[in-house]
Amino acid sequence: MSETPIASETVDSVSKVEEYKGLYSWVASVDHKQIGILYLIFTIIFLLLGGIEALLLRIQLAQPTSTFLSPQAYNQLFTMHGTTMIFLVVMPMLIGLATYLVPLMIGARDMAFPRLNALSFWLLVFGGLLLYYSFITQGGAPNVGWFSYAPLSEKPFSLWTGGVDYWALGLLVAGIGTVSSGVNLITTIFALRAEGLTIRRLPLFVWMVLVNSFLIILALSILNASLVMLLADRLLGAHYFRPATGGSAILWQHLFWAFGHPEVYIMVLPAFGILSEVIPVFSRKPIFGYEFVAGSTVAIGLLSFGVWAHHMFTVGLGHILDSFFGIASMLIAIPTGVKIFNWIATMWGGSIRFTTAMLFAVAFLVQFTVGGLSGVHFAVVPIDWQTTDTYYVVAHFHYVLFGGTFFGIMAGIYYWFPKITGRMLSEGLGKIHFWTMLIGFNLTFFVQHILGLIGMPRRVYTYPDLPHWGMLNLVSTIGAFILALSVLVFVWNIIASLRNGKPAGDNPWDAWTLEWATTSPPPVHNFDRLPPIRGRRPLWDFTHPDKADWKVHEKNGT
Ligand code: HEM
Ligand SMILES: [Cu+2]
Repeated sequence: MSETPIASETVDSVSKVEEYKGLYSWVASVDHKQIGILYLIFTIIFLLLGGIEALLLRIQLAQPTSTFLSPQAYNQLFTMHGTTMIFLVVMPMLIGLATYLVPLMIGARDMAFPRLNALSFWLLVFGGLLLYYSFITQGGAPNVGWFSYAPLSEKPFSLWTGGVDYWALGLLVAGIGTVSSGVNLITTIFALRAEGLTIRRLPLFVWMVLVNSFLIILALSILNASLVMLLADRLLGAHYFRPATGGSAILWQHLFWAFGHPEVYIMVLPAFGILSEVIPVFSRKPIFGYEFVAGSTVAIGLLSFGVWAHHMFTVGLGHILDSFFGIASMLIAIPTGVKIFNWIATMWGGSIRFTTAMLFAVAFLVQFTVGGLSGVHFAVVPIDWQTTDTYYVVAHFHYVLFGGTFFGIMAGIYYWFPKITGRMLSEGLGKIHFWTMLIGFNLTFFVQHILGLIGMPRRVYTYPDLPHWGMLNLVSTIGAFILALSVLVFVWNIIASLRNGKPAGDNPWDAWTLEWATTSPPPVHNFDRLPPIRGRRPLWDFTHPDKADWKVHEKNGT
């Protein structure tokens, strides 16, 4: 009986995948492609949940003095909406794309730690379930906002709701998985690159995932530690954040935003990476200023840890700290601007193909810039004092997160869906999806700038019938329903294309990074063979030998 050969235990965990069939093969999978797809399915489900929560909020706000939702329900819904979109939609969608794509883009067979990869994903699932379980507990879901400020989140103030406990526990479980993903991605990128693929030849998406993974390890660890402290306060009678017993409520704000600001970059850097792949391919030009795009990412990553207190200008930190954090925040606009100019210069003079992916990328550029500009407004301390906690902030972060990141993710999905599934998404439905999303998004959020400037506070469950307030809010709600429609078109496009989309072939866009050098979808082992890697566009060099990058360089003597 004890004859089990040792070899069977050390069988390469990746090749075992093929033995399982059906649903079980997905649950047991340690293949980065299957896990990447699971991430995408999971996040689309939570996108629909978070979207329904948003619609309920917008219905309540469509008219003044509305009673559609109770104040308690409203608070729970905006907390769950924000938490869901950040932790269960945007961040894991980007990590899922990275999990699927990074090994392919560097010519590797899988992630460095395939089992850890599966663990990261399933921890995210359990974290999400814990968070949503709170809805059916006594007292309901958490209702203290996605940043759970102390002392509101502490026992004496949130006594009857276990919601905060589920919030902290859910984010902690998911957060441990996220840190593991960061470790896994960094190791993969450093250790498993194909021969010839030096760091300076890495695709920019991989570059940005690399920088991002360092941000994840540092920032999510701060959050995880803070969550443990909060749980200790709530469940074990500690008093880190309880002023009445000698703790410090401001400490929570410092810890949360020391995580929270890098977090906003964690949510945007991989989307920058997507743009840096999509724009060059659909402009038929290599990226303009590769070194600057990569280098500015590192600059953003470093700076992002030095600006957190711009979320705390109204706390009363004093002029010196306020000035420091205001100036540091403005500095981030420089490397960000560098990127915007690089993308525009890449399009300049290119032969642009306006596919759905490219349309989403261009919309990202415009909308993200609008959000970046309102961000610079907030960095001016006296302006922040006037506008903080108003709808101007809500407009700002939706322009960067939705108009920017989410549009970027959409560009990525239209670009890589053919690789992942072997079928094209419908360009016709894609264009309908794009235009409804563009119109819906701007209707919903542009007017919120005005609402904020005329004084409407955020996180209020209703408002009096003041001049323009009702009308602007109604426009915003109508926009939200158009947005919801666009999401349905998107989901329909995915289902219809999976059923009978046009077969994609290996490289439908005539792109040049390595993931397009294998079949669509790729085999379990990813590659039968790789093209020789002599530059940044190995597949281009291989398929266009007369116009290969290294030949052009040789001719120009560069
Ligand atoms: C030039 C770049 C940016 C600057 C200078 C900037 C500045 C600011 C400031 C000062 C605030 C605090 C406003 C307040 O509460 O009074 C803020 C809020 C916020 N920002 Fe930005 N931001 C920038 C880019 C981004 C990016 C890229 C993202 C995400 C991808 C982002 C997401 C957010 C979010 C989610 C909030 C709201 C946090 C809350 O609930 O209070 N920002 N931003
Ligand atoms: Cu910030």
